[in-house]
Amino acid sequence: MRVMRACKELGIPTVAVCSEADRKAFFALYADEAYVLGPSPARESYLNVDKIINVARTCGADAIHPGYGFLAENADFARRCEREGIHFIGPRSETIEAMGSKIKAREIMARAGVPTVPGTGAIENPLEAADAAKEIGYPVLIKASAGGGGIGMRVVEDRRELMHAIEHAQSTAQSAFGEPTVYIEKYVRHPRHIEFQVLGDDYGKIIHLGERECSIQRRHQKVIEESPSPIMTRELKERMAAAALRAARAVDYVNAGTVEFIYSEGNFYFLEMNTRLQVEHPITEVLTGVDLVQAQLRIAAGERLPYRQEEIQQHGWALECRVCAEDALNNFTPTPGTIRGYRSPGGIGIRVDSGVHMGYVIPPYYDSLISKLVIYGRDRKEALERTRRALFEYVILGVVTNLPFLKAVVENEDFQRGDYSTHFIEEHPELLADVERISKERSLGGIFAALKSNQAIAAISAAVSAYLAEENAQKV
Ligand code: MV4
Repeated sequence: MRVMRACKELGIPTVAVCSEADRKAFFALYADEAYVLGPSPARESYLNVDKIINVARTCGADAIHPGYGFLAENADFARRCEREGIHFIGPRSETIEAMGSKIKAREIMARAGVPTVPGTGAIENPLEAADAAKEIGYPVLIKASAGGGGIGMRVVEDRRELMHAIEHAQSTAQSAFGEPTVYIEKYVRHPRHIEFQVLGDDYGKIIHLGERECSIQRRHQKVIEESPSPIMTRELKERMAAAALRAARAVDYVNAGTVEFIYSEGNFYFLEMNTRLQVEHPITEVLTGVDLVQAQLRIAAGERLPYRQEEIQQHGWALECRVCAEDALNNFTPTPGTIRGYRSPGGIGIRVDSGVHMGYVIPPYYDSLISKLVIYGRDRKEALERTRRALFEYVILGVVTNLPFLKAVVENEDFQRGDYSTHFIEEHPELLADVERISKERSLGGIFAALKSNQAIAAISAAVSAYLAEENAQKV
């Protein structure tokens, strides 16, 4: 939906690909044409390169936007597009490949003068690991070179533990990524996750669009992001932005990308470069006024970046709440099913990016994200007030959502003070008691549900579903 909205504004016709499960999804209807790739499991549809290229050939597509997941950071897919003469809307395949190897990315960045965490290259055996860790100092973190997003990481406190952990990490990496290479970094306790948005064009121009703080996460899934970071100062921002630009220049970066840092006690270190547009990009759009997808499309078409660095300014404060079909009180398990009632918030400072509606069936196969609630205010206080108000207004009936959990986080005093790290959620188990209380409190959702209008709502939702199904049946 996000990509097609930008296309529509530019007058670019769109073709959607979907799985059997998404045949009736709204995005398939919104597109000018839609093709079913295959069965619901992503392997047989959204991750099947041959099938996607086939559709692109059939419909004569000039370009493919890979979205934020699935094949968005797959170098083989980008290379295949390049070979087929289809513009891949993203960086060059070599860039994706280089940044996909976390060891290589570290080397490139260290050489370019970007601060990296003290650490190693590829570790072959436990003894080599022990020597390196002694040098670095415990605790250390074992990471998979082909990993990223936190998969396959292991904190190690001493030599004895390390000797066991290395071989285990290698075999875990082999089974998860088909590649056993691991490396070691100094473990930074209680870091904050701060990332910088960058854009580069084909003519060597690279700019940044400020930072996003993404520390409020659970098991490496981001929950709430904000910009600016509450800890940002003018001086820190200058240093981090310079490092982000240096990182992007080191790989002659083209298109939209994110340079990810961890921050702790006044220091920051490069972690990874994400070679795609990210889910949380709207908070940057809200603060800068730049349509990042439109920028991606223009860059891929060979246009020059139309902005100078000095023209990019961040005004005010933005937050993004990821609204998901999951049950916080049941270990955050996904709650796929039919949305029976839906009313999204609105009013000043609110943007809701979503592709759902009444009667929408959330399939069990993919991510549980329902919508992104993006809030703007002149300052953090105003943005937080609007966030509370918008979360109160949001009504989603039929599936359990994390709306009460989002409310609990936003009401938390440490969060309100901006006093948090990547460990915030695990260190605030009382959030779950808050969720129980909030779930019982008066809310618009509760009022809707209690109105005995459930039957009417279900009837409307069934009518909407039937209408969309019929429309889609004629074109997909
Ligand atoms: C770290 C770290 C502490 N020290 N590296 C997790 C995701 C991946 N991008 C790297 N991650 C981390 N790397 C060192 N040397 C802590 C994390 C980390 C983290 C980073 C960003 C956002 C959330 C996180 C949650 C747990 C751990």
